[in-house]
Amino acid sequence: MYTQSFNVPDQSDGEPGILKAVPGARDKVDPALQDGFDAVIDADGKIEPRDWMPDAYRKTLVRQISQHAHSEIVGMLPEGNWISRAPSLKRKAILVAKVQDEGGHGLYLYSAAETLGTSRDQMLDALHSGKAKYSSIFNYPTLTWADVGVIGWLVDGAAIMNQIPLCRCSYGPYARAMIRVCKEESFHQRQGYEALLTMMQGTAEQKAMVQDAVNRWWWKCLAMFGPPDADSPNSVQGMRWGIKRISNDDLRQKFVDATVPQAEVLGVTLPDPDLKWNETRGHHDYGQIDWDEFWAVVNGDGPCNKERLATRVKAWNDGAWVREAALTHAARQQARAMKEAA
Ligand code: BYC
Repeated sequence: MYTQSFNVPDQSDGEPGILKAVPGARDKVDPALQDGFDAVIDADGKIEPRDWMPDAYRKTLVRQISQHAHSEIVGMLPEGNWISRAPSLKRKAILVAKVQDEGGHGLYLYSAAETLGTSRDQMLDALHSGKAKYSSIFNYPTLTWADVGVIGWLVDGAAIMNQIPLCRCSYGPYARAMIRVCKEESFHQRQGYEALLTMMQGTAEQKAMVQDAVNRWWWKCLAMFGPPDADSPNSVQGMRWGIKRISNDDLRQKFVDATVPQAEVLGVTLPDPDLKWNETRGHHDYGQIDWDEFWAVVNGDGPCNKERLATRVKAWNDGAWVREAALTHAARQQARAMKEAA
């Protein structure tokens, strides 16, 4: 299983296809500021909100952190669908806690992005108008209760694999937010796996339901790590800046290698005839991911993109009165405090 102690090297050593750090472009700014920034990055230090940073570094972080925040709050929806249909009180309580955690992760991440000078309203506007990206994985439907377990096991498992290296991201507020997020994701992954283990000890129908869910989610989870390194426009610079520590393909490989033995214990088959151990590479080989499908989903044409956005926009509109009431209350309190102080 994945924990905070999961040990990941910064880069694979000498393996083909590994992304190498490259010198960053110098902005047209005071060279001393750029040199100071480069020195912190080269020493593997942390950049904090009040430190000078190149515009491109700031923009990259706003892009990634806001996409990540959007993924957390849109990620509440597929599982939220099952809260009222959970098979027992225990499973319902666990699912409510998990979905609530995802909402919390969104809040820490929006707060981290706000330290870079963007506002929450701007970020949510970009999400609601369809301009902002969020993880492809949340545009697929959750058809049965087994999907909830598989999301915990595979989707949260993939999320942790991607997020543990982000705990060492060069931007302090993002790195610190990720430490707590990863602790909670670890619980999410375990609860999913445990729910599936229970179902796999049940009836033939329950076992078939788990296998069906695994068949539907496996390839989507592999695509979650992002395009292959050769087609990943942001990776090289992201790694140079210490935002990204491990490449998309290397994380995907780690996920496959970690998941195969878990599938064996569970008693399910991963739906890939090409999946096999490669003694020479010391890793599992796996089949071709459907990148056309991935890009269609990322660009808005997945099975649930429209439904997910419509749900978010409705929630935002339905909550308008709460925001207005909170603002009015705060203004009144402030006016009262000023009157008392006068
Ligand atoms: N879906 O150059 P690349 C969770 C985009 S939350 C959609 O490799 P980068 C969870 C990418 O944004 C999971 N788009 O980009 C929550 C870029 O487009 P732009 C979210 C994707 O940034 C609740 C373009 O493709 N995790 O797990 O170097 C319940 C080219 O990609 C995807 C995070 O957000 C995708 N799957 O690397 C349960 C982690 N993949 O922006 C679970 C933080 C790529 O240039 N983010 N794209 O227009 C990251 O680590 C990185 O941003 C990524 C992409 C690895 C995702």
